[in-house]
Amino acid sequence: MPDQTITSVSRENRKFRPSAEFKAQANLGSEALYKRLYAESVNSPEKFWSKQAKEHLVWRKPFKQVLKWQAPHAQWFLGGKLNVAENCLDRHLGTQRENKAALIFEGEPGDVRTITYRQLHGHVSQLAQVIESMGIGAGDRVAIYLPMIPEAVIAMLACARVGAIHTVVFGGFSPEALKDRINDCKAKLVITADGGWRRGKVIELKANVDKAVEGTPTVQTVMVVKRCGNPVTMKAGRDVWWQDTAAAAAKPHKAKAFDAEHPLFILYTSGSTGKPKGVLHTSAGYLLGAKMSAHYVFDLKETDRYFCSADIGWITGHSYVVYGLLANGSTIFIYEGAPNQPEPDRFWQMIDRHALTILYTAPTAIRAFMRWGDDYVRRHRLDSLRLLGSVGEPINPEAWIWYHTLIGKKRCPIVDTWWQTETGCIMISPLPGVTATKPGSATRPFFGVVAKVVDDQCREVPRNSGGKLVITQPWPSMLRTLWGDDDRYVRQYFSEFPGRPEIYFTGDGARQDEDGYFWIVGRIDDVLNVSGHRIGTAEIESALVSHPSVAEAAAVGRPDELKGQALCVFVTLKAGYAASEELKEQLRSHVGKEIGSLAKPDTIRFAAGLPKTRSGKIMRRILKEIAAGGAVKGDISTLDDFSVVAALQSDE
Ligand code: 7RM
Repeated sequence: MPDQTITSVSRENRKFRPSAEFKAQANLGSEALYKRLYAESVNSPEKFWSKQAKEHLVWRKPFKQVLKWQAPHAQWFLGGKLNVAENCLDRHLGTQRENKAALIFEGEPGDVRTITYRQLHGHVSQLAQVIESMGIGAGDRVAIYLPMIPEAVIAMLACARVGAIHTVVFGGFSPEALKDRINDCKAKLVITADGGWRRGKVIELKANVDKAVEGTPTVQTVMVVKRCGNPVTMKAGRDVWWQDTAAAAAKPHKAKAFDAEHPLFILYTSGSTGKPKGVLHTSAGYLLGAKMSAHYVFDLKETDRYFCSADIGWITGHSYVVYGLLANGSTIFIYEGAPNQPEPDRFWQMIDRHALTILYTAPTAIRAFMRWGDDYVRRHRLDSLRLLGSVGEPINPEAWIWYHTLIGKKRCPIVDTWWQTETGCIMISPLPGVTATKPGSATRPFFGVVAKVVDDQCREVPRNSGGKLVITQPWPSMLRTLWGDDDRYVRQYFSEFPGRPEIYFTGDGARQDEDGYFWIVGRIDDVLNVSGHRIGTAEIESALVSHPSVAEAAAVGRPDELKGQALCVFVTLKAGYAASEELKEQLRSHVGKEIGSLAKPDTIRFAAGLPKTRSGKIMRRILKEIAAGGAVKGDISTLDDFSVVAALQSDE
């Protein structure tokens, strides 16, 4: 039997405890209380979730049964009825939150809008009426293809309000990708804008929609927000201006109640092969997970002004821009454009300008800020910040320490949050008032989450050895199925271990350390076989990035006649460093020193950029093909910038 566990090579021993000040004000500041609540949440999940659901959500009709688990299909809060938009808006009216800012928006050109809870409720109610008058109702699909502007939030909530299922498609996706997603879910309505601002230019969203809907027989209406004023063609009988229709609607709108399991949204996520998967989330369980996790993980306070830099086209935008935050009555800040427009200090400028208190961003962004240089950060005070978050990839310790020192001024706890589109909400993360953090580790599971690292037989591996990360009990915000393809849902997530249909396989490799902390070592599909050792990509990449010259790195395997697999790494350099044979040698010995000579790369290729998804994840599948000298095949609809791939292929 070959050893199918993963050799974990990283060692990071620094530990950062929450400060006494932070602890004293935290929503949860006691380790004993955390332990008690966690134990209750996993030992008596139904009792725990029943209590949480009653406390956190506003129900029109109480639920009768907490969980129905016919593995791998779960239903939560059966018999209950609620309205998700009401839970995000109406509940705050008539309270001290009514005139509080729900949303502060800054456009890339610098325009600012503040919208209170009362106003947001008004906008959402209006749009709800408008789309109802277009014949959109419970269960209909609506595609949203918008920039990060307030209308994106309004559109999502208006769909939720009328029971329509939204599918948000990243504004950066091509007409082809948009068309496929619309056709897969048979959307009747598309909500878009004339354009959006990105790096000083207009992204022509409406023109993209025009191309996409040539091939989408189900689309009856295209609603267009006027954002940039760029010329667009409006097709009579199909296209309407958002601004015209909104003005025509009358105000009060009575929201209907929907079943707890009523579908809320479909979000497409790219599989490593084949067509994108339409992850389906439903209402009550999803909202409860998003709301509760936001409250505890971000330690939300009434006075917070929260900035998550994720686009709403990503699950992070759904759970931790819109639903989780508004359900908590928080003030969200959204920004339309690029982080380096007009200068690489745009985020820091906005944090000072709007006195933002929480920043939630991705390691890829943090590494870009590091590459741009500390001077851009040092110009700003950043003294309003009190908590930092990271999501999307393992954060390498160098980036963590930089984030902690330069942005958090050693004062702000960092929550490194592990989760997935499929999990709906944060699954593994520090609780900032109790958990001592270790740079690079997402630490411990959230309430109700039973996470394990196992071998191919689903047996837990010993501490500090790597294996597959699985979740062994259902949780309220889990995906319910893949839209239109339940077989694929079962195959993809619940078929890793024969005879164990209740085990959710995350697709990630991980290790638990001596304290039980989780360290994600990368996607299992990307695991490298280096001289017979299976090593996660994250560990080799992290070793490379700890060299002063390296901004970013990606490690992939390349078929090799002698070794079976040779290790090929792609490296982008920080400003001020030039590619050279000598530097390659230095990097090789650096990895040798950090990990051991077994992990010394066989090939090092310098690159101006790495292929990434729009949410900043490195697409190693593409790099693997390039390393093997072949053509780039398969789905590249989620690729952010094709020129990066063209450049890599041309400098072989
Ligand atoms: C939220 C999100 C999911 C995949 C997941 C991991 C990776 C996400 C972390 C992370 C290490 C983290 N949804 N991932 N967060 N790896 N540490 N804190 O990213 O569906 O787009 O991606 O992202 O591989 O499986 S996602």
